[in-house]
Amino acid sequence: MESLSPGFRGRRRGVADRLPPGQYPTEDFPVLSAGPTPQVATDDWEFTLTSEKGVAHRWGWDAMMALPQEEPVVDIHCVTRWSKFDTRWRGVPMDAFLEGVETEAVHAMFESYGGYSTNVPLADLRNGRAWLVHTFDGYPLAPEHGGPARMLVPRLYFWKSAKWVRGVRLMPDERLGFWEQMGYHHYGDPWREQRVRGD
Ligand SMILES: Nc1nc2c(c(=O)[nH]1)N[C@H]1C(S)=C(S)[C@@H](COP(=O)(O)O)O[C@H]1N2
Ligand SMILES: [Mo]
Repeated sequence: MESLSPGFRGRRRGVADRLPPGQYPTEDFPVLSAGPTPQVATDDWEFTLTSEKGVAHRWGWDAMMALPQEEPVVDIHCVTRWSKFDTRWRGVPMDAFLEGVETEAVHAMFESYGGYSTNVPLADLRNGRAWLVHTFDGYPLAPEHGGPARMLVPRLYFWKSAKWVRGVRLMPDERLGFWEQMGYHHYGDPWREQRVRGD
């Protein structure tokens, strides 16, 4: 499967080459949440993609599970400096949600149950670069890690991977999410060490 290739290539490189500048590797899976963990039952769960013209596309849990599923194996990098190699997920590539959606948007804003938000350029959500995931290491995603479903955007710092995701808004212009408004970098590429605005 195409989505396995980044992790596969990764395992063939030395650990040092896989560690972005200023990061350290860990086997742990720390929990980083800006607020309390929202409890969202899969029966009530919905994911809404809203185009820049305000057209809403909605998927309930079963409809989301009926979309094509992939199993990305990727390294994740938190801006607090931990990196975790070869994390194994299962979920729906963003391409599947975007298919057939008419848009000229350039940016996107993820919104979460509980109120978190984070902005990502639309190009970083296409071509197997981002997934809505519901399974980690073979088990349903734990609530503290964003269950029932979260985003996975592994090319960017992990704050860009919204937990408890409820929707994404497509936008012509860049707007800033929760941490980005607080001074974090608007893009957040770990390989260019874009931690805070100005990096
Ligand atoms: N909804 C929501 N998503 C979020 C956060 C949050 O506080 N709320 N924290 C972000 C940050 S800073 C990181 S590093 C990762 C942490 O994910 P984890 O708790 O599963 O390690 O989630 C990101 N997504
Ligand atoms: Mo983070």
